Amino acid sequence: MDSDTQLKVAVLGLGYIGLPTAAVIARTGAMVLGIDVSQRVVDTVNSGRVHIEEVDLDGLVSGVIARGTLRASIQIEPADVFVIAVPTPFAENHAPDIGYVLKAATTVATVVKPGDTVILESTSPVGTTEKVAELLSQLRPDLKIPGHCSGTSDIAIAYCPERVLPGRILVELIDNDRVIGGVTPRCARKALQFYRRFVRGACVTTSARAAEMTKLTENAFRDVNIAFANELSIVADGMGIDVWEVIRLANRHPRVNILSPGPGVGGHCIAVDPWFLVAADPQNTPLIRTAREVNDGKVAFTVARAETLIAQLSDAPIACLGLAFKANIDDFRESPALHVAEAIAARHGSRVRIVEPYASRLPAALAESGAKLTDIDTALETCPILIVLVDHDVFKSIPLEERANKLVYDTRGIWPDQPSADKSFRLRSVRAG
Ligand code: SAJ
Repeated sequence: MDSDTQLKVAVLGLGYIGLPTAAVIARTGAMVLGIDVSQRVVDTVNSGRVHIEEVDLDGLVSGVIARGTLRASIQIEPADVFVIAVPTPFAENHAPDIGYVLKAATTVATVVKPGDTVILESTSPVGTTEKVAELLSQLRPDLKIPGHCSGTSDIAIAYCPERVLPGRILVELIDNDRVIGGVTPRCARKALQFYRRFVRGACVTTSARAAEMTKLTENAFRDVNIAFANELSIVADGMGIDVWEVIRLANRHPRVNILSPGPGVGGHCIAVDPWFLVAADPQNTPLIRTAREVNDGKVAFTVARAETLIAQLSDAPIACLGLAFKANIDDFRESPALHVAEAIAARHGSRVRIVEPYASRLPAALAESGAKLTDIDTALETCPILIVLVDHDVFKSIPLEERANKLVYDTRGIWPDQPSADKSFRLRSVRAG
């Protein structure tokens, strides 16, 4: 690298993490090449548009494409820094699948040269970065690979997990602290220089293995705490108590901070990553496993509770509010709201109206059931049964007078002013009309 501004960066994977990361780095003046296996994604990005919904991402991408600091390709090119941001799904038995990471590393191996830095950002089981190093040492015997050579290595290899929250990605990419784990301490220092270009939060260095476990720990922590809230909601429901009120009251204790119950836990991170810890040590992870099971089980509970409400007004149209895995995003992956809506639609077909401002058409299973996509105003005019599955802002802002006479199952607790007889936890006392 001659000067800092000429830094060349290749980002492998232009998904929810890779594209915002590539765009933020391009904004610093570095020349960024985004690589994706999908020609459609590459064409979309090169035309200055985005294929995912994320606050302010469209403006940023069109800006850096116009400026010429970001471009996309399906073909890798030489670079100074390689950032791997590809999916790490799990297989049927919850065992992690690092196939995409190894494929990306194989691609990097075709162009990596002395002085380069290779950074893995994908959430990965402990030991994955070392596997990347091992693979590179096999594919590039001409290079001194960290962990596989004596003396100073030719390239640096590090793990730095992304930690951003969908909906706040561009803010959190800059402001969040980063944990940077090197295969060796020198690798961590090299990766640190790169992150300092665009991260305002603290950058803390450690080993690759500790950084990998840190990432899994963060998401398992959240999953366990949401499971606690979901379990409470089921217990409170059985006792006819308002769980939201109990949580509000308990959280007035200075050392209690209970999260929010809901119809389950979705997305591609919290519902997935804890399994990587369970798979690594099944004997010693009963709490993490149980939390996953409690959160997954909340979907069936929600469907059953919805059915007790639906049964009170036979033949009336039912509105399911929301399909996304959480509020104000267009991401339906692993969405509990989607699973609940599908189960209700499978049973009640054309009675079901789906309101999802972030969808332009229904997913296939829902469309086939006879359910119809509709807007919130039509749903409020025509449906006496409302099942709130996602806490989108547009739903939160519906005033009481537009829903006071409805049968409501509010799985997200967005309408604390709803007459209590209409609430999920007092379904037994609900009266039609
Ligand atoms: N949820 C609840 N109750 C809550 C909070 C969340 O039911 O109190 C549900 C949401 O509705 C959603 C699911 O949990 O279905 C996950 O949502 P989330 O907002 O907790 O997390 P994600 O999946 O959007 O992002 C998480 C974040 N991790 C943590 O907060 C520890 C983010 O910082 C990570 O970068 C991201 O996972 C990731 O990529 O790993």
